[in-house]
Amino acid sequence: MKGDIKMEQTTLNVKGMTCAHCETAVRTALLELEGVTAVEVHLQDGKVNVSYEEGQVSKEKMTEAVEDQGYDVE
Ligand SMILES: [Cu+2]
Repeated sequence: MKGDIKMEQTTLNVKGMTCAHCETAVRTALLELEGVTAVEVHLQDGKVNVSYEEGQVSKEKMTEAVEDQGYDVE
């Protein structure tokens, strides 16, 4: 039986997103990671809110996924 899944949230500061295409690329890359359940991109201030299952994915993995798309994570 699966235990209770605890949800966590984190915010990534992403540099270089300028348009809807960037937003989609970042959101899609993060949602492809196992454990990530929701992604909210705020283009103007470069903030990306990520909801994920505790212990299923690390901030390092999220950072890697975003950087693979060509954006910098602070
Ligand atoms: Cu763009």
